[in-house]
Amino acid sequence: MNKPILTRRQLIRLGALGASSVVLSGCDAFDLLGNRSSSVRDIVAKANDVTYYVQRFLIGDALAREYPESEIRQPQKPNGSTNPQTPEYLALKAADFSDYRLSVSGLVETPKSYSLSELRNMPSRTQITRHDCVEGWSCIAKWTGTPLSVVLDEVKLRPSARYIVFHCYDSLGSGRAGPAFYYESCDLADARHPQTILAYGLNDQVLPVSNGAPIRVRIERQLGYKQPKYIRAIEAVSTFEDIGRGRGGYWEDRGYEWYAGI
Ligand SMILES: Nc1nc2c(c(=O)[nH]1)N[C@H]1C(S)=C(S)[C@@H](COP(=O)(O)O)O[C@H]1N2
Ligand SMILES: [Mo]
Repeated sequence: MNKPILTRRQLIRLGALGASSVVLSGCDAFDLLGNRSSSVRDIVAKANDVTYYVQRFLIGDALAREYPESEIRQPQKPNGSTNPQTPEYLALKAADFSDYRLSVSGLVETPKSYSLSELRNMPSRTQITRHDCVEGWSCIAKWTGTPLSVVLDEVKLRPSARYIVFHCYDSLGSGRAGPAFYYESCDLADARHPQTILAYGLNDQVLPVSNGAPIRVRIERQLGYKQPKYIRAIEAVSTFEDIGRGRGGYWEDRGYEWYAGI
């Protein structure tokens, strides 16, 4: 059954309405950051929180649109990092990722790590979806992988877990504090969403290096930068304050919205 989905424009309008009622009513339910400072950045952050709540409320657990095979018209365009050069990644790649282990830790009962063949032997899901990059291009591609929910059920999240963080092998440039590694995060609704997968296959082939080998995450209701490639580790956290610059992702740390729902 398809629920009607509002356009992004309608959501932004609703979000703006919501934002003004937050200011008027000081409603705590919408106040994710829980602080009353009135700096512009906080107001922008609150607008993003409201967009988040409005979308969550209206869209719930709706699926992102899936397409027929005939819509796959070109390869998935490699973007951002396409060939990581960190020594750790180069060593794994040289052995065709046979030594790769995905570690899953943080606020979980039983931390685990998975080899590629273990992941490939778990239940899998294949979906043909559209990837939208903020740079203005899209690609329809077929992704195959292990549902993240299956892994989360195995490691058992602690009640204090609120977000899932994906740590990547690649760094884009480097800051004064050393290399800035790519990372991303999502809430538990997106983490447990049926289309959220740890993808190892692309268009019926093994996921190539240019698109994130050996594992990249698909979070299909989010924009391109929320689809992290080259996953090194997964961490369940209650806050991402202490990770990177504290805003939940590499591009979020540089001004993009954390909630990039489409
Ligand atoms: N680790 C990592 N993940 C990443 C990026 C990156 O540079 N490094 N770029 C992001 C952006 S902006 C986009 S559009 C997509 C590109 O994925 P693709 O190369 O498979 O098209 O990956 C996202 N995930
Ligand atoms: Mo992107």
